[in-house]
Formats: sequence, structure tokens, C-alpha cells
Amino acid sequence: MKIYFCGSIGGGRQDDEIYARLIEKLQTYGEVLTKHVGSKTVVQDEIDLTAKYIHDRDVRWLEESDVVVAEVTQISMGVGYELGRAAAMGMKILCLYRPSPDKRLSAMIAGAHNGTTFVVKNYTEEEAEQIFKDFLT
Ligand code: 6K6
Repeated sequence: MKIYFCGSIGGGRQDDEIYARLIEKLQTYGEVLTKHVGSKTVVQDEIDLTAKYIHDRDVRWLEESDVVVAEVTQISMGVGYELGRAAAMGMKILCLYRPSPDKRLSAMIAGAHNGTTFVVKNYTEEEAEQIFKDFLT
């Protein structure tokens, strides 16, 4: 299974260690094409790449993927864009949100939940393993 993981980059990197731990768990189910989203050095590593290169490569990976998993707590325009493209393609999508008063989830994500192909879940990290099991197997 090819998994596309989405997490904030330009939107803010304060959750990078959470992304890395989620990606590690996801790797037991398949290949995560976007492992770099959990890397401390992603911005530095990709500094020489143009926006067009990153966009076109990421959209290609999205199209190749079987499933999308997004950590949506930190607001990110890129993650919203990826989710919109994935939803338009009818992909299977799981969004994970850690409820927080100062990080309100967009109605465009919360309201996209349909319980089957687009699943939005409030979670704590301890629950992630079971959520992945339920969604991916
Ligand atoms: C380059 C220059 C500044 O930051 C970068 C990082 N480059 C990126 N490399 C790979 N994927 C990226 C990059 N920037 C955004 N993305 C994609 O968008 C990832 O797949 C993330 O899921 C999402 C993050 O969007 P923003 O708006 O938070 O950056």
C-alpha cells in the first residue's frame, strides 16, 4: 500500500515530532511516499527545489497513492490543498485532529467527514495505532 502523509510545513513545524511518530507507525502498513514531512530538516533539504518541482512531484505522489493520512491540527494551506485534490479524486482519506481551543479545525475539513471515504477523527497520540488499524486494514 502506498500512503501519502500530509502535515504542515510552511504552516508551522511545531508538530514535526508527532508527524515523525505517526509516519513510523504508518510504515508498518505500507510505503509512506512523503516521509520527509516528519523530518526536522525538510525545509533545509528542499531549499534548492522550486515550488513548481515540489508541487508537481507531490501531486504525482498523491495520484500514485492508495490512501491519504493527514495530521490537520496545525493549520496549513498546503495540507488543505492536498486534501481538496485527494477528495476530488475520490481517494480514501483519514484526517487526525488533536482538539485545541486555539487551533479550531476548518469547517471545510470537519464538514467533509462522511464516515467512509473521508474520515475526520479527534485523537490523542495513544489512540493513533488503533485508528490506523481500523482505517487501513
Ligand atoms: C520548501 C520551501 C519552503 O518549504 C519548503 C518545503 N518543501 C516541501 N517539500 C515537500 N512537500 C511540501 C513542501 N512544502 C509543502 N509540501 C506539501 O504540502 C507536503 O506534502 C505537506 O503535506 C504540505 C504542507 O503544506 P504547507 O502549506 O504547510 O507548506
